[in-house]
Amino acid sequence: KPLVFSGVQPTGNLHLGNYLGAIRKFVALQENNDCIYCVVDLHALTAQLVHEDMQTQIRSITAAFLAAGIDPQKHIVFNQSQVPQHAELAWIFNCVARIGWMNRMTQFKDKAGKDREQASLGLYAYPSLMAADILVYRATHVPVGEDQKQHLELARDIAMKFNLDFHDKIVPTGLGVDIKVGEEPVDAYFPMVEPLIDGPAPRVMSLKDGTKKMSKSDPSDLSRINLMDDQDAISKKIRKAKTDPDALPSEVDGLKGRPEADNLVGIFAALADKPKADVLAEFGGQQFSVFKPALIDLAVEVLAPMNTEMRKLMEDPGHIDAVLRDGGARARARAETTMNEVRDIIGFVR
Ligand code: AQP
Repeated sequence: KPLVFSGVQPTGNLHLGNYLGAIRKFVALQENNDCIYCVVDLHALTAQLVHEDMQTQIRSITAAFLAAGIDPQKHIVFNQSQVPQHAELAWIFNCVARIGWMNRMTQFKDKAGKDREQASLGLYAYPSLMAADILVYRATHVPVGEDQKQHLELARDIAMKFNLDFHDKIVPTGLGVDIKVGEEPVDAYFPMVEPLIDGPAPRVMSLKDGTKKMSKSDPSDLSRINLMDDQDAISKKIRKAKTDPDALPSEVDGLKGRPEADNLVGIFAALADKPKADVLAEFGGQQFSVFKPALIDLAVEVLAPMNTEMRKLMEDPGHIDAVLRDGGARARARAETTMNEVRDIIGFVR
């Protein structure tokens, strides 16, 4: 079975972008894959070191995973800090990755802001830890939002360089990755990860500005729908969402140059699990005064049961911690197998 890995940071309220770009896909992928889903708490330190509510945040992401329908028994759900092998492999990847590669990462530029000298070294090295998160399980498929595409390309570059640099130490793995040294094909240790970014809402935009990503860190709460928002809040935020004065077009092409309309149609399509063209076939020619109430009904229908389940789960932190402990133990065993091989490939004594 293909191995799927993905993670979500415990850094604030989960929003519709995290749900449609990532968590909803995690749920769907369970059927035909072996899945590992991680609350990436080590990543949470990169932008801000001290988190007063770290434990609550970790539990609330876990509750969202479970409430959305992830099965922690058939698959693995855990928090990253329980598996130190992630950080160990990240160190090795820090020595594989080149500074020039890291300098091209747009997320670092965005998150570091103007005073780059004051950003943490961890924020800079973030993509290297992300590559380790995935490759410590030698996972092949990674469901993420579009904002993570560049980091996954970097993970492929890191895997490729490791494979090439150590090609004469790598025992045949049967991974079938086609790498060559000169004209000679050689065996690869780390697979080339495939991002899974498809769907009608790979990048959900802010409700206040269709050119900006919906984000946990946007100071305006009206810019996003949080998974913990109640019916009234969802309704208010969609009613107040920015739009343009025109009616909806009948064809997807008509959404070009209309970022807010495109975003709301994409959200509707993703929530209804159908292509944007189908949504426009139904609502083309209609005003937002007709479309928005339909979107509110749909969003409430999808999000309300999850919201209720998340609240219920959060009442029993002991249960959530037990899920994470069990997932952590299973993840650690797998990661240690990889690390033993990596230590041998590099030539450490053990
Ligand atoms: N707006 C989005 N549209 C689609 N997917 C999104 N994701 C995030 N925002 C959108 C996806 O959600 C997953 C988890 O994200 P994360 O918690 O690792 O952090 P992030 O990418 O930094 O996302 P946020 O929530 O927007 O936080 P800030 O405010 O810090 O930037 C990832 O798969 C991501 O692609």
